[in-house]
Amino acid sequence: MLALDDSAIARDGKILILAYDHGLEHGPTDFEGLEERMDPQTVFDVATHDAVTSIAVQKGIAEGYYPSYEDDVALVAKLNGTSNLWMGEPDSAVNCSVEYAADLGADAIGFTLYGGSNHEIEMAEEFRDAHEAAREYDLPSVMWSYPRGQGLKNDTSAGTIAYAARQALELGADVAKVKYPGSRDAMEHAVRAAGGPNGTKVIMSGGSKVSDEAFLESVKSVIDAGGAGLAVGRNIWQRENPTELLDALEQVIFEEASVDAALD
Ligand code: FBP
Repeated sequence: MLALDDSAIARDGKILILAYDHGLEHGPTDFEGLEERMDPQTVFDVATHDAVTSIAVQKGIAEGYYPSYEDDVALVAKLNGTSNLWMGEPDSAVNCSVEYAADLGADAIGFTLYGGSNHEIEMAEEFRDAHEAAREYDLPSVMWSYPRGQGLKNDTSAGTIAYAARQALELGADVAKVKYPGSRDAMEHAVRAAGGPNGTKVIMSGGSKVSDEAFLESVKSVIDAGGAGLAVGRNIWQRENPTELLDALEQVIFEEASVDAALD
């Protein structure tokens, strides 16, 4: 496990990844209502906020836009991804090599694993190759650990999310990005399953847009449970003014403020 506390993608051991791979994963539908976010530059601008410790994008977006921002924001290069047009069993094509990601200036690699999918074996083998190549470059790996597939579609039960966190630890990921299991207790279980304080850092995946208060409450419960933070997309850049929520998140994640204090 790499010590991430002083790494480029963490601040005081805490993590806020601004995720922006949705154009591939969900398609342009995620930009409806705020079409300016179709332009990656608008989201890279958001990523320069102090609360954001890195931005996660696919290769094409990194190639086109990261060169202008490399002094201001760390890069998590997402190495695999699938479009919503794919109708088969959950799977994710490897779109970028670790070597190429390093050339692009990546500070970490991002990789999706769909535990429980009929393609889990191949995906785990692809992750092995990516993880071991990333170690050669001292790049941490962030696993989007999303159990899904036959009988498991978007299962966020405590047991499933703890298993997702454990899978990330066992396979060598430095950070496990998991769906929010619904409560602080369930998140504590996931953090323990990931090995505890010296294990894989567990972060929450943002999900679809909710109110400021509901979102901050879930982030607060992740931090209180010993989680390291979050990776968030739509709850930030689908907002007209992402700065306000990022200001509040900065207080909750890095200053241990209450939700009420952060909203004041
Ligand atoms: P959100 O905060 O918008 O949920 O983004 C997190 C994320 O993991 C993205 O990186 C990814 O594009 C998307 O969610 C995948 O969501 P889904 O569960 O629909 O596959």
